[in-house]
Order: sequence, then C-alpha cells, then structure tokens
Amino acid sequence: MAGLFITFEGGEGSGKTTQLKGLLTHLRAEGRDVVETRDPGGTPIGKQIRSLLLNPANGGMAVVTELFLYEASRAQLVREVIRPALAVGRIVLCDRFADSTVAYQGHGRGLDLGLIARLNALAADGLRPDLTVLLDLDPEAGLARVGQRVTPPAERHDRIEGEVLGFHQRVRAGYLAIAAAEPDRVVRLDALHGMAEIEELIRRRVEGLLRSPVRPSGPGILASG
Ligand code: T5A
Repeated sequence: MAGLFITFEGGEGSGKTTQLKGLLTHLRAEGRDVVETRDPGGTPIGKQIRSLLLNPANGGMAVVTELFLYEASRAQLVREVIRPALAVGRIVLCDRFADSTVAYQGHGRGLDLGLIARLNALAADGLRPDLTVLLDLDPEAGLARVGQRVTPPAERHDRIEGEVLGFHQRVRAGYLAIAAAEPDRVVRLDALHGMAEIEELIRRRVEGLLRSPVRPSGPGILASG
C-alpha cells in the first residue's frame, strides 16, 4: 500500500496553513484517510522543540543550534507519524518539511547547502514528498498578513518572523531555486491569488496524483537546492 505525502511550503503568511486545511477538508469529505501534521511540531517531542525554536526570548540561539533543532523535530516526526501513516496507505499533509531548512537555514542563514541536504536526508530517513505546494509571495505582503492576525501585538511575530526583510527575501529566492531544480515535485503557486482559486489549483493537482498509479517521486534524497 502506498500512501501519498504532500507538503506545503512558503514564506511567512503565504497561506500554507489555510490551503492545507482547505485540502484536508476536501479530501476528508471525499472519504479519504488523511493525516494532518506540521514541521516543526507534530509529536510531543516536536512540540517542545517548536516552542524553543519560535520563542522570541531565544534571540541568542546559535544558527547551528537552530539547524539541529529543526532536524531533530523532523527526525521524530518522520519516525513517529509520517512513515507509519504512509506505510498503511494514508495521505499525509505536512505544513512545512525539509525544503524549509534549505530555504531558511541554507539560503536565509547562509549555511552550507550540501551539509543541509545530508542532514535533511538523515532526519527525513530518505523520505521525499510526492508533491510540494509552494505558495510564493513577496515577503513584505506575507509579513503584513501575519501582522494583521487577531492576537496581542507582542505575540504577532515569532523568533523567525521577526528577522529582517533581507532574510525573508533570501528565503523566497531559496524556495524559487528549489522549485526550479525540482519542477516535477514542486508546484509553485502565486499566493496573491484568492484563497478559493489557489485551493482549486491544488485540488486538481492532487486529484491527478491520486488517479495516477505511479507516484512521480519515490522515496529518495532531497536536493540541496
Ligand atoms: N522554519 C521551519 C525554519 O526556519 N526551518 C525549518 O526547517 C522549518 C520547518 C515555523 C517557522 O519556522 C521556520 C519557518 C517559520 O518561520 P510556521 O508556523 O510553520 O512556523 O510557519 P509560518 O510561516 O509562521 O506560518 P503562518 O501560519 O504564519 O503562515 P502561513 O501558514 O503561510 O499562512 P496562513 O495560512 O496562516 O495565512 C496567514 C494570513 O493570511 C491570510 C489568512 O487568512 C491569514 O490571516 N491568507 C490570505 N489572505 C489573502 N489572500 C490569500 N490567498 C490568503 N491566504 C491566506
């Protein structure tokens, strides 16, 4: 039994979570067996790591510490949630995955892309998404969306969101490089379009995949970008 592994990627406020939830609702309404998860997070251990990573009070975190924490959360998520779900034929929708590390710690922080590819492969146990939905958006527009959240101002930006604009622009460029390198796996969508329009494009792509007896990409090692 082969499951289906779909990841959602993009910069801050690009609408990943909104689109993941939309697809989840649609697939469940069709009677499909779907698991929703997120990276970092998704397991009890991952949730603790996530709060360390995103807490704005941890401004002194070394870049390498940050890298290892993201990989540690992913290693747990793959082994505890994603692999077991795929093994019994379930569809897994994951909010961010290894591409985020390439974009944020590689392109954003400037860490070595080859090193990140190796760590990603180790953490992900060689698992590669069948489809990655990349929601592409100018970081200024994304951060403005995030700033409009209905939360107290002090909680509006987590540690990574609070980075300078240049960082977010490098992250966006990183994502575009990943999409250009792996066009069969990564579908880039303009996140300025309306939510319903984006949802429809994603649905069509996923329905095509569900009809296909052969997945475009089997388990493998993620490209370094
Ligand atoms: N990270 C993560 C790394 O640095 N390295 C890694 O390896 C990994 C895995 C995780 C943080 O960690 C970093 C990246 C992140 O900084 P997160 O919560 O997973 O944090 O990611 P965020 O980007 O912070 O998630 P957000 O919830 O803030 O953004 P989303 O999911 O992109 O956006 P969403 O769906 O919540 O929408 C944001 C707002 O925009 C509106 C929504 O209603 C919402 O108000 N919106 C739209 N508005 C207009 N048009 C549309 N099409 C819209 N779609 C959504």
